Amino acid sequence: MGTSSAPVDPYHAGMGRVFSGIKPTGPVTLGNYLGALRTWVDAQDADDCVYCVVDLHALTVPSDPAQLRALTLELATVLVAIGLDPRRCTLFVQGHVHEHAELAWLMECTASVGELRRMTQFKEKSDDQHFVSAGLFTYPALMAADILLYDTDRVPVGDDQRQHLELTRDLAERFNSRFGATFVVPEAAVPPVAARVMDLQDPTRKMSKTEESPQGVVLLLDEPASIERKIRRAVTDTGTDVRYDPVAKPGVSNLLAILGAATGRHPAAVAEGYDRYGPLKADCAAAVVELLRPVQARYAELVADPAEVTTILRAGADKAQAVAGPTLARARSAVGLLPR
Ligand code: AQP
Repeated sequence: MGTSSAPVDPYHAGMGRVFSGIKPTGPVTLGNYLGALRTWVDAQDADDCVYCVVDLHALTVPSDPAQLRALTLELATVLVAIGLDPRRCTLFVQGHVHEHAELAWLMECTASVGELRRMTQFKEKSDDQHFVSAGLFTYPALMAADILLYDTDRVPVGDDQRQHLELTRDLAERFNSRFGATFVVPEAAVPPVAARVMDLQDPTRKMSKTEESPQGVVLLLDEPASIERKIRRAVTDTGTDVRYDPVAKPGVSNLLAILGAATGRHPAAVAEGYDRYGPLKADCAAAVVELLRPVQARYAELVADPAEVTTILRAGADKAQAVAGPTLARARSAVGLLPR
């Protein structure tokens, strides 16, 4: 359980609540999968899991309406294909549950401009942009609302989201101390390996959905031949020795981390089996292709019948709202908004 004594909803009883979300800003990457999505699947058996396609977050950067709709459905379909099971978790689209946007306002009024300015992801994403939306700046307040609406104990995220999680905790604690116990204070759960998969062409940058690096980013739905080609052409480091040293050898270490994550081993242990780059790349590519094969097969079945996914999303939104509604009501009452 979290550290506050906020009331809990009926779904919550006896299990830890897990919440996480992913933005439909582009096709899902191997980084998203190894760093976050795979842990979402595992958590379903032990915890009460709430997972969300966070479409409102996608609006923080310029987006095309038709493309946003298509990416949202594609992402939801991928989530079902990787093994999220509506009987064992709640899966929905953020924009279908209006409580997210409404609690976000209360969180914006709880956060300070100074702490939002310190968010490194805002700095990275706003650098060199001629239009920077106010939403991009206040995005972490919406993310805090997403998490806090579900009395979340644990948030599985990649390493890049740690700072936003810290802010969520600070906002929950500040709100609770100002207005009385309202929110559960959540913990981040960052996977020990592959917490940050790097771009294959520039291993000093993380692999991202929106990065203009077609050869550096492996997509979950890439053809096997394309995966093999991208990994074979991955930038490696000077010298020929294979060792896990992310600072001195970022390229090789990234491949070792990917192969390790795909085969359930620590990257340093993987390195012991290689003395040249070629065989490492070949094994890494083969392991990724095998890892993604069942996901791609299930995806192909699901796109043939899109009604299955839309039905899952509709039921998921109802289930999510049954939890989010009472939490929002609690928060509204705590800050002193007059009931209608
Ligand atoms: N390279 C990565 N390695 C490990 N984990 C990663 N995640 C993202 N990239 C990597 C994790 O994936 C989850 C969903 O991410 P998101 O879509 O909500 O936002 P993001 O972190 O900003 O992901 P992208 O792919 O980089 O998207 P864009 O390009 O739109 O910004 C998160 O848990 C994240 O940690």
